[in-house]
Amino acid sequence: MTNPLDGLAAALADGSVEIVDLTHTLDPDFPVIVLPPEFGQCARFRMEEVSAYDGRGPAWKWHNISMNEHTGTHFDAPIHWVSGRDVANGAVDEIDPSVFVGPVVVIDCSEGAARNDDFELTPEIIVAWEAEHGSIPADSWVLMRTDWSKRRGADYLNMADDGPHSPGPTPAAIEKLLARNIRGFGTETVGTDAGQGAHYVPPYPAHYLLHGAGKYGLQCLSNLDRLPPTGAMLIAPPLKIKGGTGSPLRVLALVPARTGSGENA
Ligand code: 23J
Ligand code: MN
Repeated sequence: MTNPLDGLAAALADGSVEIVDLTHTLDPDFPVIVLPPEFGQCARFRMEEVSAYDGRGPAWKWHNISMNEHTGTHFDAPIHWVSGRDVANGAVDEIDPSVFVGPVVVIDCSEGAARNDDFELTPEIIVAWEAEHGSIPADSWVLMRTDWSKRRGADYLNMADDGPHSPGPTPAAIEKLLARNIRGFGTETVGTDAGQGAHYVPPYPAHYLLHGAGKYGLQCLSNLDRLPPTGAMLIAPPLKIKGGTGSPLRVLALVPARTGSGENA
């Protein structure tokens, strides 16, 4: 009898499979989404020292932390959106954990996003990607690479008088991904939707259509330029928050080393 995990253990040990961290550091300075002022707002990450090997705790250091569920690199559950409010097992604590480990494909939109802050992922781009790499496999994560994670400070939200400007998918692109029966969709920007996503029909189409279909989101991802278009595996388990609509998390990718032989380890 062979253990199918033996191959993975050997590949991790010899470096022929690498671990790539797709997570931003939780930091009070990391930007959070800013909604129009009539709406409730997302809290940033906060950290307060409880003790630091001192009178408050002579042998230990620890912090109290707080944040919104959608702060930093984070997972979106179906119940985050009104369209998914009645999805069965739609809260983070209810989702089958098999969802949190699975294949991932990456659609590189970095050139377009460098030229146009409002760059749109369209069905045409998805069709062209599939012509090169094959059909998007059912039940896979689809990540939109924009290199937005390399932006710092105000350039990340990219606020203008008419609101934020950042790339994202059109409603038709999300419909195309749903026709492939994907598992979820992830981005390097502050939302799965474009900064101007409120102006589509439906508004915020990634949130509305994905979550209505019981699919998942990932936002504020990093290092997508280190992933291949196909062939990597994503590990993305949110915190088990009772009734949670999402959660900050550590997102890892298992990536075949470029040489494929492990000799570069
Ligand atoms: C609430 C309202 C609108 C949006 C969002 C949250 C997110 O992007 C999020 O973090 O899920 S667009
Ligand atoms: Mn979110």
